[in-house]
Amino acid sequence: MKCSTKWYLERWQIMTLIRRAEEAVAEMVEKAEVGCPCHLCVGQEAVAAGVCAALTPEDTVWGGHRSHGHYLAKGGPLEGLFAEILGKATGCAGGRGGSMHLVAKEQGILGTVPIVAGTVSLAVGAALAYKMRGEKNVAVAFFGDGTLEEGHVHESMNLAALYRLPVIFVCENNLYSSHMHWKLRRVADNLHKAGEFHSVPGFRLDGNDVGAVYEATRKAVKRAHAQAGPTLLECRTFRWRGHVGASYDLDVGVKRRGELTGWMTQDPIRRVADYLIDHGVADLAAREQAIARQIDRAMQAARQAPAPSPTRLGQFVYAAAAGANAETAGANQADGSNGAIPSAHRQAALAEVLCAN
Ligand SMILES: Cc1ncc(C[n+]2csc(CCOP(=O)(O)OP(=O)(O)O)c2C)c(N)n1
Ligand SMILES: [Mg+2]
Repeated sequence: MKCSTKWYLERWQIMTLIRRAEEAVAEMVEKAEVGCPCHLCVGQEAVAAGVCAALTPEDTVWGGHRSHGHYLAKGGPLEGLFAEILGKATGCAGGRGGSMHLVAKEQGILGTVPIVAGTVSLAVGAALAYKMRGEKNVAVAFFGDGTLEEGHVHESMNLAALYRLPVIFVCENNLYSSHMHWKLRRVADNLHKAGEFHSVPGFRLDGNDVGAVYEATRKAVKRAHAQAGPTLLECRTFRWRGHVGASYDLDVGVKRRGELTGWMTQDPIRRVADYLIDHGVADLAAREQAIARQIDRAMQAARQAPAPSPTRLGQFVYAAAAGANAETAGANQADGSNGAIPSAHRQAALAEVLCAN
């Protein structure tokens, strides 16, 4: 499918918003205004923008430590992001989480998790819930190349394939896990094949081509809706900034300096801007200024917002004890259970239902 100029303009807007917002965060980090670690996705914007363009607000995305882009591409409010990074009460997680714990429930972000590979089992769990409840939603797990070196990813993929769950695995392969190049971690450059053993089809994409990412995600969503099961997308990309913080990590290996220069010529936003200019869009500079103003306003509001009250520090630490409220504690689950973990017998019956549908 060929996307329209209007579609590309919308993607340019969102990618530019992500880039400029992260540059603003980098400035705050450099000024030591930020107390939490920030992992920036500058250079990788097309993955978040392309994937999220193929999703509905009800679909959930599960992002990890590098998730500002996922949050914004899915529609998370800008001020909530800045305020969260600054630890303010108006932050999207009440200022309790910081950069790596973003929440935008209404937009389908139920909580980003910095445990490497944590997103995979969470997305599979969400997809299992959708299937059990007969809902049409899709769950997307975003993760880095480092995730495919974690064991439980395979358990999760197997379960998702067996029950044909509506989940999409999106690997943002930026070639490095922290400061380690993939060649120091793997024998072969074959991450898109990581699901083959579990019969999960995998595809390698140019992760800096927002149209290609969207198109592949659209097909994966279609497959999920048809109850055909999960898909793995390996999106090849590169983060311009260092693993964490504002620096460019040029002191962690000579290789990276050359790679960075090459990848900067593949800038996903420049590519779309060139396309738009060729197709007669003449007001990108004015649009960019409007985005800069939007960022300034949100940043100012976040800076002026109050810090969370220390008296509420204990809030949310403990859930209500099971049985404390008999009305909400059980007997009202969608599957008719009382909320307890199913017995082996119930699990077997459930497996039969899931495999049959
Ligand atoms: C289970 C676990 N192990 C180690 C870490 C520390 N850690 C944080 S990010 C990271 C590298 C992740 O690399 P990758 O998955 O390629 O994502 P990228 O940072 O490149 O986006 C590591 C090892 C962690 N957060 N969780
Ligand atoms: Mg990586």
